[in-house]
Amino acid sequence: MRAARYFGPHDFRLVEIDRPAPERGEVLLRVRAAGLCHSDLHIIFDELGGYPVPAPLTLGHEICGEVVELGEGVSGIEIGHRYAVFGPVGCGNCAYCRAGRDNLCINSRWMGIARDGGYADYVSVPAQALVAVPQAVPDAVAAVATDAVLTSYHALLTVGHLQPGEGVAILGVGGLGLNAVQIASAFGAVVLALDIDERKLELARQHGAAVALDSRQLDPQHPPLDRPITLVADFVGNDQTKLLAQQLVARGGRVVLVGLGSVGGPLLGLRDVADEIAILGSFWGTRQELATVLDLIARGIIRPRVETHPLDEILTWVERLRAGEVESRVALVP
Ligand code: FEH
Ligand code: ZN
Ligand code: ZN
Repeated sequence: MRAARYFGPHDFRLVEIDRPAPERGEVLLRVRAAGLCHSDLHIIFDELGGYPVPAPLTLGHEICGEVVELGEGVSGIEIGHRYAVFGPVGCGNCAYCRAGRDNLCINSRWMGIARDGGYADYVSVPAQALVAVPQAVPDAVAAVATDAVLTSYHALLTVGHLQPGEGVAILGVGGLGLNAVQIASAFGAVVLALDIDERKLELARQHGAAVALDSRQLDPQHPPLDRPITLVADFVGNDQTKLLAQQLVARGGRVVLVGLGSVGGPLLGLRDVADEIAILGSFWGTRQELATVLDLIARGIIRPRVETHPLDEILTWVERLRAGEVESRVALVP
């Protein structure tokens, strides 16, 4: 079968490998769509600050597939049905999994990051990673729901404790941030969208942002909203956006860090301490939340934008994403 594999820094290729056989407790999926994430670029171009990624490895951690084979001991999963794959699949036994925080599982082998992922014709997946896809949700949308939507939902609602009526700033309205704009608006927040790409800002306006502005034109002391910005979510995570987030947030507010644009970054000690700014990390989301976002999508409350392209074109789309030429999200279809 075809698989797009990471062989080490700057070495990512589409190759032929054997189709995997599902081990005990796993199922074999025929991949229907797999979303392309900025984190894939960080892996391929060695920008994760030394985070260990095994090689060779099939990348692709946003997966929707159809079950074609069950491994030993698997029950409750239907052959021929479509499932979304919860990427940071938990062990079910550690303290985090037992508390429902399976995104923090200490035994997890993340799909497409620590074990082979979905840029392939087939992928073997632990059965407990599967979440049924509602009929109304197309394959590519289900794929990007597993990260680009799930991560935004978790950051705003679970970590950020978004409240209806509050002012929320979303930094970076690309693949994740545009979903965040929709989620924050749907849950009653008044949204300021910031980016440096006018095409993305226009999409943010169309998807519910009250104000969408080039962040280089912003005076963080006087943000253009009719209320204080009490929650800022940074989906970029470079040094400039981390600084801007801390300058922009109102006294007593929360900054949620999501994007992995730089490994370090500035901390405004006096501001954060004296004004009690909470700086919060947010990672991916939980399996339970994935079921929730698929339901929100099925009901039309979130409408993720995704463009599909053939898996054979993956190297082109990696380069285009890196060049900033992708407006929202790309999913590869085998
Ligand atoms: C992937 C690899 C490493 C860190 C974070 C990620 C995210 O894309 C998961 O959402
Ligand atoms: Zn990702
Ligand atoms: Zn666990």
